[in-house]
Amino acid sequence: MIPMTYSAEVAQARSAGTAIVALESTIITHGMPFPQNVETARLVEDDIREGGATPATIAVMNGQLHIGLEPAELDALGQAQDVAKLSRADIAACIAAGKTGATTVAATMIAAHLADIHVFATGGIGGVHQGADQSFDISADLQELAQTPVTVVAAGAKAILDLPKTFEVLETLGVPVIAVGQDVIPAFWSATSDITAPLRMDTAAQIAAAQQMRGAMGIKGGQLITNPIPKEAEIPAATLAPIISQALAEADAQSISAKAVTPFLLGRIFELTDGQSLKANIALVRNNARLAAQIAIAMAA
Ligand code: PSU
Ligand code: MN
Repeated sequence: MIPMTYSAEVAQARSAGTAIVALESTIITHGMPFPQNVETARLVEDDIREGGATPATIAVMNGQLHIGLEPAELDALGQAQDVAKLSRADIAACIAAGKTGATTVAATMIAAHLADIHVFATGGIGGVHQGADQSFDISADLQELAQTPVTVVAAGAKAILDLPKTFEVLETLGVPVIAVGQDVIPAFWSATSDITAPLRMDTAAQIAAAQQMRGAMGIKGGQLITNPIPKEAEIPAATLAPIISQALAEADAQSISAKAVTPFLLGRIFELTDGQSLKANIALVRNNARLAAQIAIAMAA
């Protein structure tokens, strides 16, 4: 038996059969500073409600797999110290040991699928890190997209990564990468990149139909929806390039490795941009939540 706890609103949406959108919790505990992390999590949940769907923020708390957090639980998680960052490799061990952990994209997809939720919104997925030829650091998020049938709405992969290699790996793994409303893949804080999108779709209904067809055909895995940050909120890639390089050089000099790499880089880029990167991150997550609500509604119809 999996110890799963549904929030009141998620339980209600499940019995009514209405649209639900999963949200991850690593972005809260490891991706943004307090108190903006909790404020953003609330805004994102509200965006989904305003879009006509129900938010289900996923986390492991004291050995319970929470599908939807009550407001006080969200507050507690947002301020908790030393929370584990859970992926496919360690989510089961965390639950079995009665501990607390935040779910990455990979772990959130696993939990969403267990709860029969088909759509999930986040900021940016993990991917192939710069220097992966030496470090072999490739996020488990990519493998998860290849095997778990959840549509993930993100602003692409985080721009701290080696984006061309990340999208090559996704192609190899058979993951559909769909750009929304444009022909190139967005680059997280920037709306565009020079990488041509393998697929383009312009409506939530097309995205929902594509996932449902994969399911009907018995093709396993999810879809990555790359939704560009709104133009007025973006930081141009040229502005960010030297900042990302500096953060990467510092991570290297300090021998930051494994699960610490992404939180370190996001934290340094926040400092080096005087908080502008966080503003953009908040804008893109909210934009993704709004689209995810539309997709979930199209799938529930
Ligand atoms: N999106 C954000 N900020 C984040 C993340 C996503 O805007 O911090 C998290 C997700 O949980 C994703 C993780 O799975 O970063 C990637 O971590 P890694 O590179 O260690 O696989
Ligand atoms: Mn990694």
